[in-house]
Amino acid sequence: MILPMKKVLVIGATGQIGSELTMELRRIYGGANVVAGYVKGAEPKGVLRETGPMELADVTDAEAIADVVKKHQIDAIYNLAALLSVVAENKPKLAWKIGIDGLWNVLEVARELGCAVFTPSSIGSFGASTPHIMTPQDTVQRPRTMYGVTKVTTELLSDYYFLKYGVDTRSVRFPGIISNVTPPGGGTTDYAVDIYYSAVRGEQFVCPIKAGTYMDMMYMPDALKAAIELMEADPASLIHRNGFNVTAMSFEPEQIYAEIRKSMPDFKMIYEVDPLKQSIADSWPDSLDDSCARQEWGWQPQYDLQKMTVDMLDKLKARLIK
Ligand code: AKB
Repeated sequence: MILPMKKVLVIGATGQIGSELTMELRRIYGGANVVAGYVKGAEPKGVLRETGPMELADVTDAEAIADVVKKHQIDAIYNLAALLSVVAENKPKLAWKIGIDGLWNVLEVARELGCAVFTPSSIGSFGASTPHIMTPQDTVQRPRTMYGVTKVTTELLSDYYFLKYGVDTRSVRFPGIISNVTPPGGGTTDYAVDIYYSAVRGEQFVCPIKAGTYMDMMYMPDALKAAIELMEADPASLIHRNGFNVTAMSFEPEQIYAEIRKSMPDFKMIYEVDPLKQSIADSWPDSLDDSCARQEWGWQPQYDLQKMTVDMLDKLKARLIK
């Protein structure tokens, strides 16, 4: 498929999703057209630095964001700046400052300078009173974590800017994202990444989430596909905007453990449940209904647990075992 030329800014380009999204966008639109936005202390390195422009783009500094957008004539912003659920619970004020004050800055710049904006929401936007099995697109969203509060606000504020000012805002509710390039930091679903690193390093894995706790998950290539395909979707087909339920799989710790043991039978896992992570996980859906995303813009994941596990183990073994 040939996509229309875009000039894109990725805010949070050195994070777990940003580092891979920036490279995928550069592959599609050309390196020079995708700016890696970073904050002090998290400068791009390696291929991220070598394959396209980079700019200081702290989401809490509206002027800096506006300057980058003007300088590079940006027409789409992927705003990935956020604290993950566990860190946000420990630093609620900072989570609000980055997630919501930062989003406000991005939306204002987008309104003034005419950019489209993608800002991820999350399964964290749901809470204990949400139906947990096949959670519908439109349902109760009363989370009791600061992460959840910022994600529901993200959806509402993004809708507001679309309805009031016509800013082309779009969003998905990401499940736990599993990747092998940049580690996540401080999420409830991080165990599903960490378990692969332990397996490949030949270490016993200490699981912080109780057996039987189901959460939705997605492999990074599908997460990138979701973000880019939604941003490229025909606006006329979008009934929902902020944000779409998307999922690729739902599993509990015993299932990912069993999948890894198919090729690494000596791998061992024990449990040491982390009460904060467990209480957050218990409040999130067991499985999402993502039929609206499938119908409105053709969402279709490519990786299930089995296919993802083969790829994760191959990639990590190639990198970590010398
Ligand atoms: C987290 O665990 O905080 C994130 C998420 C599901 O949004 N990975």
